Amino acid sequence: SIKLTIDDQPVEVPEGTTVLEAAREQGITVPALCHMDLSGIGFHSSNASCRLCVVEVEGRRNLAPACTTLAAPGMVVKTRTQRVLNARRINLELILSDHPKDCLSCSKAGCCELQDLAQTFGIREISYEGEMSHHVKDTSSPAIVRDPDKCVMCRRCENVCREVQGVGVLTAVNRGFESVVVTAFDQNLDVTKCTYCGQCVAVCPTGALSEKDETASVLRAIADPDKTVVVQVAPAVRTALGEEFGMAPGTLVTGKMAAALRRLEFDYVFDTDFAADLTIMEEASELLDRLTRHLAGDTSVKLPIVTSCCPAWVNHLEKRFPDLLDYPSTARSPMQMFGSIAKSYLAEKIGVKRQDMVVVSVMPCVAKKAECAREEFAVDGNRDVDITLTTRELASLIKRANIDFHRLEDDDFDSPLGESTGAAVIFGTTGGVIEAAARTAYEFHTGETLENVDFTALRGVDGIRSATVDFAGIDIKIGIAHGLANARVLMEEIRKGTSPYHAIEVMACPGGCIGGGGQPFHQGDESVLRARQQALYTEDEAKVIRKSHENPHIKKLYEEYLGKPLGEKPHKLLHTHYVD
Ligand code: HC1
Ligand code: SF4
Repeated sequence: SIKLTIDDQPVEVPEGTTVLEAAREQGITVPALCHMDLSGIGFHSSNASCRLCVVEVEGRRNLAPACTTLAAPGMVVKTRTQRVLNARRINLELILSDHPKDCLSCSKAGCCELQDLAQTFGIREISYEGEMSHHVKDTSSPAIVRDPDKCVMCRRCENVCREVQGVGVLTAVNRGFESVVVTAFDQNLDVTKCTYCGQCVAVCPTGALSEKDETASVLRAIADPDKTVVVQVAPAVRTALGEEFGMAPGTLVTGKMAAALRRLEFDYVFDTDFAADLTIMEEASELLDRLTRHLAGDTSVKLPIVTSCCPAWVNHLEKRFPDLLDYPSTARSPMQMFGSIAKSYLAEKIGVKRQDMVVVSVMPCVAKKAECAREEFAVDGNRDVDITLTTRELASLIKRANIDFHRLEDDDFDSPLGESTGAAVIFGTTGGVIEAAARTAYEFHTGETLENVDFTALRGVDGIRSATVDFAGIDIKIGIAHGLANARVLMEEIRKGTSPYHAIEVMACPGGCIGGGGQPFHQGDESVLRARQQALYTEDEAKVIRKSHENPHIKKLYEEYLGKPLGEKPHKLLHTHYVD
């Protein structure tokens, strides 16, 4: 270990620790924009470009960036001398001098790290007024808005896109005043290989990257007396929405969320979890169908089956693995299954024409905005899911309606598309979809009752995990990846014919949907993701029914309407195909 002194305090840290990490471990605040450390999920960004973390190191003439300076034996560091504070202030003012001043109406207002720093530094006027750089705003995609004028060149987006996602759509160009992060040839995002995962949005400290705001369309639908507006909420929203109202990460707000949606005057408040149970019925059946045929010697069967409920993952598959499109499950995502069932089964039940029903979904995700716009998820141009909001957009609607979230009494979802099992709620975390599928596939295959439903070997946060599940004598090998760069590793194995797995779960975002691009900003705090994950397992444990196929409303839906899993009606309403 290494012993040094920071602000007169003796500090001992392991070799390889940066001065920034050493200081923060001591509770010493060192500001930084370009630095973000989520090493637990494979992300580390430090470019020493913002120069807000500079410190004095005894014996060195120049100030040193704490984020890239390694702690050394006997080092004497000062983090709050006048010289340090002045230098940081000048650096911040230089960033601000080329930054738009529309803070009042900026999408990031209230959660902007740059705005926070300006407050912390006590900036009241900006000394360096002058020319401003100007770039065109990119609103081409259905999911993400890029406003390069607000880019502060921290390059976190570039790093997350390249390192965690292995996509590499964003890159820094030019030098000095002209420098900015853009797409290759500054093309619009919708013609690049962007997956709309939104991880760049999740790490952007300013309003340079944000989701496409669709709150106005939702308010218009609610205000229209001719429309029946149905809302569904994704599993991972309930574990993060509370953060927008100052609650601790991982606070489950399922009941308050349902109450808030009712106050917002949605006509029906339903749960995507219901449709997650439905997805499992189809996907587990598909897994067993492929497995049985494989065991019977059918060499045309594609194994492993790969989950396909994550829309950024599907986008990535179609763009980067066009030769492997026979592997993903053909089951639509829960969100889309919900839309399809709402506009057929439910519409019939409540006597509303599909054209008069508006299905809104609330998702932890920005890619879902693009998913619901795909042509194949519409009937005669009428979408199954009309509008998708992020968790953050829902929070904004609740705030705008002056709803006191803390004082809301817990409410229930409506029936029947609001009833769900523990298996459905864990969809929101990495490993959860395949655990839910295993619970059902086990019982379908063996005909026996699964006593212990907790497949703990499938849980965790490592980027790539694997486990073997015993299906009464048959070893089912399962692979899990979150983060698209990790997914690539498992897909390359399939390509080479060396994949050892029968089934693979992929989620594009680190942590799964709990870490989605539409969630409240975690600002680089990894413990936020862990708390959200734990909360979903807690909700699963608290449920009386924890296997999707035991959901009585799902059983009834098959009896009354769908027939058998993988049958003709499910094929039409619940399955899809992939195109490159
Ligand atoms: Fe997800 Fe899914 S789990 S994709 O991560 O399969 O977004 O939460 O809604 O559709 O259920 C997201 C979450 C979500 C779908 C489900
Ligand atoms: Fe890269 Fe994802 Fe951002 Fe697209 S949405 S630029 S893939 S990080």
